[in-house]
Amino acid sequence: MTSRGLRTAFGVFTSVLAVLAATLVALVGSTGVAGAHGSVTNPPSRNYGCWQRWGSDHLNPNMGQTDPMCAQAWKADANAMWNWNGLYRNGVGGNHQGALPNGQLCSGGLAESGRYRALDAVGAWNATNMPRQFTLRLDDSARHGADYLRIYITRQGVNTATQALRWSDLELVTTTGRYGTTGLYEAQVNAGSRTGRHVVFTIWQASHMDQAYYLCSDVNFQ
Ligand SMILES: [Cu+2]
Repeated sequence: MTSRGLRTAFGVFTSVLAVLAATLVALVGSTGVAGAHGSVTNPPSRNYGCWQRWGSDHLNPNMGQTDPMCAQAWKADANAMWNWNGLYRNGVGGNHQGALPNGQLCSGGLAESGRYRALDAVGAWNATNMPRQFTLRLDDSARHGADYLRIYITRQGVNTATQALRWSDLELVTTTGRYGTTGLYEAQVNAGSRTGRHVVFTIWQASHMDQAYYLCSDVNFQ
């Protein structure tokens, strides 16, 4: 074979490889990883809610009007939205406040490295109407189990639509014990006399390894 022939053959070979790699990424992006971890599904976390509402329709031009915070999140990183259940940190050692700077609570402190930073964006995220006493639900398709759930809610008077979320905005309302690896963890939450827009912030400490999930759910207490 001439050197030109060799180059052409090599070129075809690398294009085939590139197509294979792209297919693999697409497969993993849309299905594989989506079965791997978990999130708070009621009230839906920002990441779960944006995927649930728009995952099958994320190019819909109406999203910017009807759900602008999800629209900016999809625009910032569609892959993060497909991986709605992958918002976790490994090896935090229980020092959640040390790992998550103020203003980066909803991205799990990963704002610097990028992937979920759009979840920290300040604005009127779509809020789920909730009674003040409710059952929080976390779906763990990976069946990691839970050492505990810690559930915080913003103090009355904190406007989460206009200011970045800080630890001092939050009050711890529920701490649970361990859950076995059933894949569904529920906790009773009492929001007291809160009214209007709030953020429910959940820490899920998984049991299979030191892996902690940080989940912001926007709610409207009635
Ligand atoms: Cu996991």
